[in-house]
Amino acid sequence: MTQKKLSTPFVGAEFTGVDYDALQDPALWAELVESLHAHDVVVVRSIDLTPEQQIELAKRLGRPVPFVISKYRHPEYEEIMISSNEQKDGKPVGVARVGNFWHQDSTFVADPAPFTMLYGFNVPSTSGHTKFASAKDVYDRLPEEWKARLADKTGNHTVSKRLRIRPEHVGLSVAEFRAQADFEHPPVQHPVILKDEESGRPYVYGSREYMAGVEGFDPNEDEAFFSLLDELITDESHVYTHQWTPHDLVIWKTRTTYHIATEVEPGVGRTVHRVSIESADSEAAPVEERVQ
Ligand SMILES: O=C(O)CCC(=O)C(=O)O
Ligand SMILES: [Fe+2]
Repeated sequence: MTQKKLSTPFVGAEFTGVDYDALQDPALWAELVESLHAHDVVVVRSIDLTPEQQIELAKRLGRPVPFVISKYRHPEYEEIMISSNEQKDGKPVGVARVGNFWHQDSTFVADPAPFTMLYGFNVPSTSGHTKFASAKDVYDRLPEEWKARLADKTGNHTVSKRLRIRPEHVGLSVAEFRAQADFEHPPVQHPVILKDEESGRPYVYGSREYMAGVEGFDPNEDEAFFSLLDELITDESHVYTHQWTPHDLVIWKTRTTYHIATEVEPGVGRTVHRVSIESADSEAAPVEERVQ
């Protein structure tokens, strides 16, 4: 029997007793989508899905974007990116260490894909949890003085703090690496406070790791802003910690959800199948760093 409960009063809703056939019921699917907009993260516990079925569910929300580095795509399904610390024949089967810091997905691009979907293909329950916090709830908890101060501000977003050094960068100086990063991934701007269209609630958009700072703030003001955000985002009494069980399906709204993948204990494998879902009418091309 299908049951729904809130994961916390602030973020997350969880469905149990749902299989793929049950999701053919339009009323149940509508309830799931409604929950996604109201609670930002939806968990469907232990649902057996083939890759085709996962992709079919993703297509109901928009357009799955194939991951740009083909070696980390699922060998048969380009829409699925494999996020994994496991190896096969001595080679990584997917991208390791995805999202191991608090962030909203891909804020450093102009038009980030609105949904992310993860399927727990091979997941431990004892570590490698995913923590979530609502950016709407973070806004609600901002001191009034900060709400006023941030109301008309613009955030400068960049991936440069988190860009990965790849083999082709060997020999570059740090300055050259940074210059190349800025050229390949020009900084983008977004308002610091946005309104979620579906719920009508304001939310904070941006975080320390994907922002250079707030336009017009000096370094001390930026640090005060980032420290306040860190404190609000990581407040355990408002965080939902998803302890994975095999074959969980987790979907979140990228703009209104902060999240972090926590460490996996040594020697333990963890593989999730990730689909990034753009708006059906979006024309943006996939880029590698959309991974997190
Ligand atoms: O693997 C996880 O728990 C989440 C990683 C992440 O940030 C993402 O997939 O966007
Ligand atoms: Fe992420």
